[in-house]
Amino acid sequence: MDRIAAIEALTRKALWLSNWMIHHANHIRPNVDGVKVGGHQASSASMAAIMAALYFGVLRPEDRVAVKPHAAPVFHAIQYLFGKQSLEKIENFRAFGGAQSYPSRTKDTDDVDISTGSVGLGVAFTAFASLIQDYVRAKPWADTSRPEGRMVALVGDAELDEGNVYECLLEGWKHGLRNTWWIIDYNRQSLDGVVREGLYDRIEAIFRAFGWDVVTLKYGALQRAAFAEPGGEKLKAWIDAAPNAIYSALMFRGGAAWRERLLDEIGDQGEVTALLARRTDAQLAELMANLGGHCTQSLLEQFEAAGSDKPTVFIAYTVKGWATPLAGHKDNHAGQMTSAQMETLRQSMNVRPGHEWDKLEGMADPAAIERFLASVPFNTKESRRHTSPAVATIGPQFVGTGTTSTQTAFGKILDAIAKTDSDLARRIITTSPDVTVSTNLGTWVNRRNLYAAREMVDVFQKEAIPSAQKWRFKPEGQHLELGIAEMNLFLALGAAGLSHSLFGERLLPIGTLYDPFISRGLDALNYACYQDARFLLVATPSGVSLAGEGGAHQSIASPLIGMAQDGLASFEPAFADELSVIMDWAFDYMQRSGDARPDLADWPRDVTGGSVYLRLSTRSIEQAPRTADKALSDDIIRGAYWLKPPTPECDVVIAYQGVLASEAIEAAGRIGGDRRNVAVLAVTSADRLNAGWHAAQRGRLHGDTAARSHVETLLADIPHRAGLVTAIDAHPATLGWLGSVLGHRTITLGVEHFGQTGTVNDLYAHFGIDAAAIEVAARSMIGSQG
Ligand SMILES: Cc1ncc(C[n+]2csc(CCOP(=O)(O)OP(=O)(O)O)c2C)c(N)n1
Ligand SMILES: [Mg+2]
Repeated sequence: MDRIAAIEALTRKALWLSNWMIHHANHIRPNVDGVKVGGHQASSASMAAIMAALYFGVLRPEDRVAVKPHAAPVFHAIQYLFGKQSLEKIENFRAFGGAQSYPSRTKDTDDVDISTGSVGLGVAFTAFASLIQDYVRAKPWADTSRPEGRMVALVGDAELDEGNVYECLLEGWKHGLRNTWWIIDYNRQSLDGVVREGLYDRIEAIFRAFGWDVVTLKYGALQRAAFAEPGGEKLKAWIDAAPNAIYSALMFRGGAAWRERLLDEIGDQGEVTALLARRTDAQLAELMANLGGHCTQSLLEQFEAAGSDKPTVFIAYTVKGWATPLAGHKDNHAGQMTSAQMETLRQSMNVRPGHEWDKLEGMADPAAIERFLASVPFNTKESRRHTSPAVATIGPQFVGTGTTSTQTAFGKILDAIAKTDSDLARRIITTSPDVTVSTNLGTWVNRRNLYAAREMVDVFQKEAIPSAQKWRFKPEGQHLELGIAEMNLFLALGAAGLSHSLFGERLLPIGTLYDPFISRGLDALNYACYQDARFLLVATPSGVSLAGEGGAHQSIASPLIGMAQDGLASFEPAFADELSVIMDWAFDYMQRSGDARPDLADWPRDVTGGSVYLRLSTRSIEQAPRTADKALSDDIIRGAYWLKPPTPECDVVIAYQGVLASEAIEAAGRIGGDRRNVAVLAVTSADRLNAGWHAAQRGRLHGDTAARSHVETLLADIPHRAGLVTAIDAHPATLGWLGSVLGHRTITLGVEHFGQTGTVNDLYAHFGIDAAAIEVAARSMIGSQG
């Protein structure tokens, strides 16, 4: 059996299995709750031939693929044919523990390289994965004996509506993007309907403008043969001019409708009429559906002809719902075949009832297919997921005494690390969306240089213009300079944070940005966490403490984002020594094994590890005169410690997170005086404190009666009659839950409304988070004892 015939047979099998998987989930598996299961038969059919040509023909084990989210059933079917997906999982497609609706690195077990789901993100991820592959391979410590892979995105045409796709094209161009293939499933349909005419021209122009090769797969081999027949030129001209909607509608209606329409418009009682007459209705429908994206021969030819490392976009013309009765219908996105239609498809595939899942069922030459499958290059027995040993941490780099800010301390800690000749320093990659200097990465960059594939001198330095920044670009440079787009930052962190798994080389990525602009890239941050990428996010400056920078620059919600974001442990230290302890811990936490899949009982994820978010401030405050011993360091990581512990006479506790430490201490001093009735709780991570509390509650509910969280232990020292005042330069809900841990009355201070320009004092007074406001709240607790 030749290769094309084998891949065509496997295309049909993948088409059948994907449709059956969805049908089975929706119509055969018992539906216990009446909620629609779903699945996308038409979107899957659209890509079946493209994916079969790639997986069974073109891809190599070192390639990494982001599959269009709603083509997941085809992906699972292909993996099943390779023997890398179990029957049980696909029988349970979209069910608990079954194959996932959209390919998932963390939830699926069948060799997903890159998760997808939020359209556009998987596409752009491939570009950053390619940059990271180049970054890693340019380093002296990298093992370059492994072959370079291609980063491949299978793209729905409507994904190109997402802005992040263009943001990454720009960034890719700046960094000399290579080894990236985007294969567009150009079915001219999205979810709601048929896309605008002429989009093709725009797409082509855009990609060419960014230096990509553009390969169009418009006509299949059948069509090309027909065009060569007498009258074929006219048929081709008709196809080229046909509006998307007409083509789709005729595709849906079938062979007889095609004949009627074509005879009507180009019938000539001559060559064209004869060309049509030589075909039955079924053959005519097959011919018109034989677009480039469904023609195995054309796909293989074009993929294999693209030999260079230049980024390449393939525009593969397809029909949504190809080879099914859903073909071309404008409402087919969530449409599914009826049981009767599935029955017809089953018969046409030679599948006997009861043998729907059999891999080789209905194949003309099953033994040859089995041999072929065993010989497919991508179907390697070795794991395509790499690992890389953890890099040793070097201990906290204590810096900063007197008065300093956490942001300044961050720069100094990194500089201290940069000066070391350590693996840790070598494996760090920093990146920032155009705020490198203003987030204090400058000295790190001066020491460790910027990354570029080819060396570039710092022109300002060469021209002897004095500047604190020495911007030298080198292959061994360790800072990836990005433009302002925050989406790109999180996609880059996502790719760098999976380098150990994708490329077998550990990176410790650190990304810095302005805290309010986390929201600008939030979905890409969520996406990076969902993929279990490991990185350190340093967001600075934050809150109304930014004062003169004004309203929308003053973040309010970010601590709540940090708490709610799975896979991200967030901290907001007040003092430099806390920060150095947290950073040292973070480098270790980022490398803990994610192999044990996170589950509900596993927060605060100390076994599986995760990424870390630090919310820092530019506001300098007096540092606590102390050395962080082991006990204090442990508490800093657990999320809180007593700055001033409660006595049995304690009336009120002031709990703060972050830069309001100075206000909390001042307020406590004003009330307390010589009385010992005011305690101060320093919260370094409301996130971990809260997560630990939830975990302990869950533990107790499941019979672990001894389970006790750090916050419960801390608050147990407070007399029950005492009240709590919480204070944060952010949304007060961050700490507001503390009162419900053991039932202490609580007043929560914080910022709930957009800020504005002013001095720190103006703004703290305006929002009621200055020492005076904390004092008033605390005194009100002392007076009224509940
Ligand atoms: C960010 C985001 N917005 C919306 C959706 C919902 N959605 C899923 S598929 C889809 C349309 C996709 O069309 P296209 O990419 O052309 O794929 P096709 O189904 O045509 O193959 C939409 C809007 C989503 N998954 N992600
Ligand atoms: Mg589409």
